[in-house]
Amino acid sequence: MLKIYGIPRSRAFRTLWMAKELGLEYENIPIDFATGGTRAPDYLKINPNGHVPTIDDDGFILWESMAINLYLAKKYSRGALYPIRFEDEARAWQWSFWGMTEVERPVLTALFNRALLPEDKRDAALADQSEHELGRPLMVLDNVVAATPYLLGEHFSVADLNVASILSWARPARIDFSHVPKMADWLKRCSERPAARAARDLQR
Ligand SMILES: N[C@@H](CCC(=O)N[C@@H](CS)C(=O)NCC(=O)O)C(=O)O
Repeated sequence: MLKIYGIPRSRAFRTLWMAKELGLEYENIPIDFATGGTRAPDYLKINPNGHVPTIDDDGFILWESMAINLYLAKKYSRGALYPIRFEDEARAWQWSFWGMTEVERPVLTALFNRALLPEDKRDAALADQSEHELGRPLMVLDNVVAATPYLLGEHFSVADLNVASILSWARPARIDFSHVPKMADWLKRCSERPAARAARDLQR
């Protein structure tokens, strides 16, 4: 059975959401960074980076959340969550790399400095600067989903899941969406999918 390493309140959420979209049976091994689980010698054998998520799919070990989701979608949902056309596949990669390089750091910085860090450790100016940095990527998304309901066109795909899961931190980071209403609608459509809700329920 597929094993997914990482507590649901980590980037493993992205993979748990994907597993639920795919209806896969899986076992979640709740490796927790807060209690040193990501540095345990046995865990470092499967992911020497000491990060979560990692999967073990019948002995095939893979880490990096975006790569894991692209792999699972391609293996279990080609023609549905994973596109068939080469160009659409490339666009799924484009959005996944883009999410990691253009969106993840600023949204996480805002989240830490507005919500997660103890109040005396928060840097309000850094959070505001991060929100400012997100302005352009959010506009890029807004323009795309103004033209089609999902990033690759008419249907929800791994591209939407990967980007929306990164942006799931935006609300708790209090990022203002008022200038990107189409993007906000798209994020809501993605986040309200039953599989996304089910993955979020695991975080409680
Ligand atoms: N680029 C990696 C980042 C993974 C990552 O940094 N995960 C965090 C949890 S959300 C982690 O494992 N931190 C624990 C640590 O660094 O000890 C991915 O997307 O999978």
